[in-house]
Amino acid sequence: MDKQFKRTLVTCALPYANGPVHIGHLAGVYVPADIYVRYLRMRGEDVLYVCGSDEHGVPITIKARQQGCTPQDIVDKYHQIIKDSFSGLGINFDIYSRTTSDVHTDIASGFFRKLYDEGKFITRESEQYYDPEAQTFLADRYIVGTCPRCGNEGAYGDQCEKCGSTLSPEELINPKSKLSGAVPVKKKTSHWYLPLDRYEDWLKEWILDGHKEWRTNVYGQCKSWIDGGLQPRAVSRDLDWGVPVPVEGAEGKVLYVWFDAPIGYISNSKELLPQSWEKWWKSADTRLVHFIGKDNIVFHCIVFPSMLKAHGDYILPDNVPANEFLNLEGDKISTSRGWAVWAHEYLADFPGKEDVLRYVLTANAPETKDNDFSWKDFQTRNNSELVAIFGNFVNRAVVLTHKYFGGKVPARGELLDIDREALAEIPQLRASMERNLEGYHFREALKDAMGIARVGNKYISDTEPWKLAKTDMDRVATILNVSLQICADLAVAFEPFTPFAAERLRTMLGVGLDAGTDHRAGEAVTVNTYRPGEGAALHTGVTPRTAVVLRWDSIGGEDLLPAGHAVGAAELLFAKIEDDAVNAQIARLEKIRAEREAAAAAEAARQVAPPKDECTFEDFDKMDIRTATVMEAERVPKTDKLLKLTIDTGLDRRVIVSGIAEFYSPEQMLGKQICILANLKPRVIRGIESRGMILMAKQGDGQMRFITPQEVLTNGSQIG
Ligand code: B3M
Ligand code: ZN
Repeated sequence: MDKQFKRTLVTCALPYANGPVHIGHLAGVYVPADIYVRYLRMRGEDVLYVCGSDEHGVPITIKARQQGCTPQDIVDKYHQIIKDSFSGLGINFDIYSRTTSDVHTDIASGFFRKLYDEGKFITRESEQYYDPEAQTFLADRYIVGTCPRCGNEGAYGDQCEKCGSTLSPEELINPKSKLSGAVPVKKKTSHWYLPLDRYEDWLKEWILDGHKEWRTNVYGQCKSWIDGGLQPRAVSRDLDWGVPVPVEGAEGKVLYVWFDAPIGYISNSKELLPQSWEKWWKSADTRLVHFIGKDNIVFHCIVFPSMLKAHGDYILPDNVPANEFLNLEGDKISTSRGWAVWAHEYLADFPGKEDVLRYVLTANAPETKDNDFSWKDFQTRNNSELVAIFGNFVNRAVVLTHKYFGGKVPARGELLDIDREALAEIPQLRASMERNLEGYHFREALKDAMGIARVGNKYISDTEPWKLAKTDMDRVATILNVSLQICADLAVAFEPFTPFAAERLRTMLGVGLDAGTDHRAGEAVTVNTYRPGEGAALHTGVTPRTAVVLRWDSIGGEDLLPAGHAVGAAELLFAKIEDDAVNAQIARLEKIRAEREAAAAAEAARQVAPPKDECTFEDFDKMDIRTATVMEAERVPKTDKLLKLTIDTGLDRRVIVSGIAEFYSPEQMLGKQICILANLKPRVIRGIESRGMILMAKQGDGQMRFITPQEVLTNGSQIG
């Protein structure tokens, strides 16, 4: 690793505490960060791993209002759900706190106050919408009205959720306050702004010249923001939920959520390490890495660094490995539509399969482009990779060791080429894994780890020790010895990716792991040694009960398991996932999709065509519209849309060819009384002369229905 740094501070985007986290969050931010942290710690690096809930902002107040409770109730509920989801998945931050904590209020106000005192803000007056009845300023989200683009009557002042347009409250037709229903009025208010334009030159130098190594998606977004010219950004809001602006005369104003949230990384560090947090945030030899999703790039690469620069005491991020988005079954994840797989529901539906989700989300990580999660792929990756390769190999090695050698690692004899070749692949895979992990290429790193399992699985299949047992026990001993060494490699290499299985494997092999240090216990930095059979990381620095303690550097080494070392009973590392389990998940999503499609169709059917240009009475009077009855009906051969109808018009019998076969079968038309335009100029359609037109009503969704009189009338009755 880079010698310039003595320690690494890893932050993960603070999830909004207005809903649970889903697989998109996990794949984009939390699983990769967790892999990175586990890896660095195994390499002996000192890492502080910080996260927490983002508990301010307008959406939380809206949710509270909808649910008839307080914003505090909302954040209390989701903070707990989110926190439990992370720990359930083995994502063990040193601290998972919240932006409503006292420490945070202190740090965030202090941060603002310093910039304020040093004249780093500008103030601006602007006109904002105000609710004269509720006597409060209205966030854009609190104004509803008709969308000027699509006519949706429930559009918000910032966005129309129906047509997806970004709006400003000025554009809404008939704007109303969501609070009281009153018509909002404009009122003057003043706010503090961080003049980002003043940081433009510095940002160019720092990012565009200084961080060319950042991921292309991150660098590209930064470049287009900077090239587009930066504007001052308001850092306060008129709202009653948030950190109060610590300035006299600022009553009713709070810090903008995107100003206070990133400061949460600092506050949470201080909350955990009240004595030593500054070492992490104020020393040039700390590497700061922000794990985020692509929608947060501007805040973490431009706004927050400008805030830090303005403040002056803190370090800047060294890297911001932002991911793209993960889709679900081909559609964008949408929390409002319920199109998501929630972490807490997954944990309840798939107990003991935390690693499977971690594995699949890493294998499909949206590192360079948006990617897709599907339940079939989830099942396949489990059954044909985790079970069939990793689990199967380990199982064969351990079962055969018990069968032939009483569970003791047999001593190896002379190695043959096939043994040496298998063993030689491991250090190469380890080197590749290190390059990939340090370069934030987690998908590739996982392929390398799986590569070790593939080497082992192929080796044991090719050497077939079960066939040699009758003839050459020495050879069987060597093969199993080599296989068990590879199992030990896996017990280390998979620790960052599938920590639960890696630990089960170590228990099976009777080995410990030096997993480095963490800071969960606060100041005391303790040895994080694993003891077989005793669950998660220990914090007491106890000596492991086994003589064999593996380290990252063990991977690919010689004799990780000495001859004679006792191996525990074989246990399946992964279980097959049956069709039923994934079909239930697919059915749940299909139901949501069907409901959404039905709602969209119903909505479309309600759409009314725009009015036509004015016509005169004479225009209308030219049309000879009459009642008539369908006497014969048949499909026009080789067409999908056309019916040939023979009509009694009261004047005559005639043929009309009509494009209604999509909506009516010939049988449905037979004997029906309809209305026709009788004097339409005849046309030849598919070789049939059509004389007239059937009057049809067309609905917004394209469905056509013919017009039939309320009661049976004499054919030929003229309509006008
Ligand atoms: N809560 C937005 C998000 O979850 C925001 C991140 C804050 S990170 C300081 O996408
Ligand atoms: Zn719209």
